[in-house]
Amino acid sequence: MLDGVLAPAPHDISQADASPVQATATRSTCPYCGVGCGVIASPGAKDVVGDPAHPANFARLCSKGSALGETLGLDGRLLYPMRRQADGGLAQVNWDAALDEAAEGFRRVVDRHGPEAVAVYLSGQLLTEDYYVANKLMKGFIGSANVDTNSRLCMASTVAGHKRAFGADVVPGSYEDLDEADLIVLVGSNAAWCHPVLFQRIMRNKEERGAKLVVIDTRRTVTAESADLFLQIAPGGDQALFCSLLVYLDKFGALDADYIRQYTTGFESVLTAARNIAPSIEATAMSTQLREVDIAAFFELFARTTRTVTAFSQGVNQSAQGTDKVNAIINCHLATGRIGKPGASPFSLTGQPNAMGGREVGGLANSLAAHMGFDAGSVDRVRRFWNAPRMAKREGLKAVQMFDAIARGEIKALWVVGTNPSASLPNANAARAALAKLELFIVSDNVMSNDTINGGAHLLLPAQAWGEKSGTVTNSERRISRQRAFLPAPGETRPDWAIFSDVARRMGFAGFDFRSSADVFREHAALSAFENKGARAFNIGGLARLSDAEYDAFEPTQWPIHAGERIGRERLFAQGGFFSPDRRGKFIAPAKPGLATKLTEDFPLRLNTGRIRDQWHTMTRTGLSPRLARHLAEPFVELGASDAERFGVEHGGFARVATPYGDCVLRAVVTDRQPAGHIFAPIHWTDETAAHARIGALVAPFVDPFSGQPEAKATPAIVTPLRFARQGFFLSRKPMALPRDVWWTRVAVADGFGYRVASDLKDDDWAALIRAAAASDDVIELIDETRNLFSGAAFVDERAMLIWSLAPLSPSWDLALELFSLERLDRSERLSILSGRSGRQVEDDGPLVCSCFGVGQKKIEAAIAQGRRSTSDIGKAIRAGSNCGSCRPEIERLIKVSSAAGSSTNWTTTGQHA
Ligand SMILES: Nc1nc2c(c(=O)[nH]1)N[C@H]1C(S)=C(S)[C@@H](COP(=O)(O)OP(=O)(O)OC[C@H]3O[C@@H](n4cnc5c(=O)[nH]c(N)nc54)[C@H](O)[C@@H]3O)O[C@H]1N2
Ligand SMILES: Nc1nc2c(c(=O)[nH]1)N[C@H]1C(S)=C(S)[C@@H](COP(=O)(O)OP(=O)(O)OC[C@H]3O[C@@H](n4cnc5c(=O)[nH]c(N)nc54)[C@H](O)[C@@H]3O)O[C@H]1N2
Ligand code: SF4
Ligand SMILES: [Mo]
Repeated sequence: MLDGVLAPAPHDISQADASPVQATATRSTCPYCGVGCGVIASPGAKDVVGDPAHPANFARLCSKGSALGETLGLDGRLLYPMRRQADGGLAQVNWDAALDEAAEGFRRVVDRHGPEAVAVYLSGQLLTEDYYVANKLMKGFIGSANVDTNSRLCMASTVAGHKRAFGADVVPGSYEDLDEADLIVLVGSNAAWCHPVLFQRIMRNKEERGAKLVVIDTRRTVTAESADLFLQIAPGGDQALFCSLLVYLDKFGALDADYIRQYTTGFESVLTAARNIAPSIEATAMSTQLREVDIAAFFELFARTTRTVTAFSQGVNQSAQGTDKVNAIINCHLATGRIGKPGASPFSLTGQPNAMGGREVGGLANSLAAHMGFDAGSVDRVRRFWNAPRMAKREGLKAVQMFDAIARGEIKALWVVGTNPSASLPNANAARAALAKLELFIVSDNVMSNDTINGGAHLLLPAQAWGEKSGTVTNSERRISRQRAFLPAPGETRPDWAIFSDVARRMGFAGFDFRSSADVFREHAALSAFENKGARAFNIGGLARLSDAEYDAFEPTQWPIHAGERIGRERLFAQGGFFSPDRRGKFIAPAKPGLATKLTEDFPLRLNTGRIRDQWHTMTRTGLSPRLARHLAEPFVELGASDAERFGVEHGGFARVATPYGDCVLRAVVTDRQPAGHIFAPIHWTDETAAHARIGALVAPFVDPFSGQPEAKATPAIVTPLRFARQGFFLSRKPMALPRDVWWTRVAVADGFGYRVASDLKDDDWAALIRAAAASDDVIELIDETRNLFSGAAFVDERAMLIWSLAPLSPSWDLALELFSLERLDRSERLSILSGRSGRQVEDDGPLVCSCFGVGQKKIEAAIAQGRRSTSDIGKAIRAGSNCGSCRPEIERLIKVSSAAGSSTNWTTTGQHA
């Protein structure tokens, strides 16, 4: 394996990657978040359910996991290699030609400009095996460490914080700790929406064991609604809060002096630094904008609760001081010895399904491989293991720097795999413009069209998608699980690791003769143990000799798994054993807290960006599910009532959100969740799914000095109101090309395409647009000039092919959706399209809350009014919340609001007015 064979003939494409199609149910792992839930897919994937035996979820799935079956269609899939033509169009090419072009292109750029002129940009959604081969090719054979990943935007601050404190990138705890803790502190984490199955574990602990939940967030999320104590902190205030906590723990004798003495270094000087940052609770209240009583309540609870887990996510990582925030949290756990013990640990919640696997492989530009860095010893060790001709000897460029180097023309060839940087990088317009300068721009993806591909990719390589590909992923608790194929690979799609291997071989490199993902995994496992001798935390030497059959049957297992072992360890560091040279954990003094940007008169608001419950990132998969689309269908900006008034923005209207980098037009949602001066917008919509909602274009590109992670949650911004003469919708059997002066967003609907629109188009222009889209003579139409309404439908053989409705205020499309789903419409149904009323009972159920059973807010409110006061009672009565449970926090909120007899602000973004 290590010696490598001679490169095969240039036109040999490895055949070893045909995915097995299962006739029986297949156990696999969910492709979405870092919880890493086990799933079971029935033959043909008609059904995807939770795996009762998987220790991450014990059968539970959230709304996204439950809808997996709906997202497996081949619409929009990239099935063949494609090449950009002179006229800008794409044409199919065969694999031989595509691989030759990639290999020769990379070779040409390296020969002319050196290895630093090429780069690969990877993703936490790739499998460990994909990552391994890409990393080996770049860092051992091409000789450049310009390999980075979207994890830079996601977990990089945690990686850097772990390395500083523990000497290695290790999550010390296990999910069981969330069941066993007496206090769970969530910092910058909207777990109810982003790690729903873990959140349910936390809620069960709360119900059954009385654990307390503290949530620290800048916005009152659904997660915050469930907390015993919610600290609505000012952005960037986290370090001050945790420094202040350290000072408090010292002052009130809550430290574990033995642990500090035996296993750590640096406590005294860090305590001094913490006192400078947070001399008193009053000072902390100033710098965090929190009330002193709330701070004191949190500190008191923390001080007296030994079993405390502090779990953190993007509110911590995505900050220009993210690494310091991570260390400020870890300091408090080291100082109390609450680390790697049952129910007691700091706990980073990973974002993507395999962000951890990428970290283990070394897929970040500042690590070499298998938890080794660029010290001479490591470079030599990895060189010998790989038998590598040209080792990278220093760190490569991190994501944001990488795109800057592309813009400057220094990087000339780029290969993007499994990520959509034109949408997800900060200052995304600049990133997209940079791509246009590349001499060679390759994209490996599952889809034919996304904002990155449409930025001018020269060569598209079709990768196998979830359900087709096969390999391993690691979740937030260091648990390695198998993703297994249960669908045939469609078209000519291939695994990413096989594509990288073929390009490597065509570049003339030996050591890429992998026959299967198991082959790659064994080599990766062997490298982790190679001359390790306990020096490196990541050691899965026990898996280096798995047979193919054992790899196929591999059960979810936590690392480390040393040679001779098959079962790993659940927790680390309870008795020291850190991976720094002196084997001690390190206290790290954070810098004085501050944000990278200042507010100005022109940009007086802070723009926070993040996720919603039922969409995943740039929506390439969840965006295909009509069920998931019903939760929050449109891109929106959320703001508090005082800011809405100050800037003249109305709930349900539109707002232009602008920053120094770009602007978007979004539906305005006014709620009590946003404090004055702070607005929020989700990251999911792109140029594929909306006219003007690619939020990455608005985000400032300033990064953390240690991790290189951008501050994605606090860009200075301004909102201005926008009004359109008409808004409404189209339901069409075919995709529609809407003119530039129409604001639109595409919504997944069954058997067609839904568009929500708004515009000042003149009547004649609307009419022309409708005529073109209708493509039928069988049309019914209503034009009500007094009320300024416009509605109608076009039919072929009594089936509605196009339904539209336009009005000054956005009309509801519930009835139209129902009629659109019918094979034929009778006369009264036709007329009901125009009247908006029908004999059919279409209930106006309000905004959707429960995706699994399609239950809306009004029905839940009615059940509450009938005396059902718990989520389980409501589940029994109307099923809402009784399947995946992702909506339970929202149901609880409705119960709470109605008990308080207040009115609820709902999450609706539809802007549909009754
Ligand atoms: N539904 C859904 N789930 C997902 C994903 C998805 O796309 N959709 N993506 C997955 C991925 S890759 C990731 S990385 C995770 C992310 O999971 P989370 O980190 O939970 O999600 P975010 O919405 O990005 O941000 C978390 C919270 O940080 C808060 N915040 C912002 N600034 C600050 C601050 O200065 N201090 C504090 N304390 N809080 C702050 C925000 O208000 C927000 O509520 O979710 C994963 N799960
Ligand atoms: N403003 C702002 N920006 C952010 C964030 C934020 O909170 N705010 N969050 C950041 C975070 S945490 C993350 S993780 C990123 C996510 O951002 P991205 O990684 O850009 O988003 P995705 O939509 O997940 O892109 C995945 C792409 O890979 C393709 N794909 C999926 N599986 C495979 C596969 O197996 N092989 C190949 N070759 N392709 C595949 C999909 O079709 C899709 O085009 O966004 C970051 N950007
Ligand atoms: S919590 Fe949901 S998205 Fe995350 S892995 Fe589990 S089912 Fe998938
Ligand atoms: Mo992420």
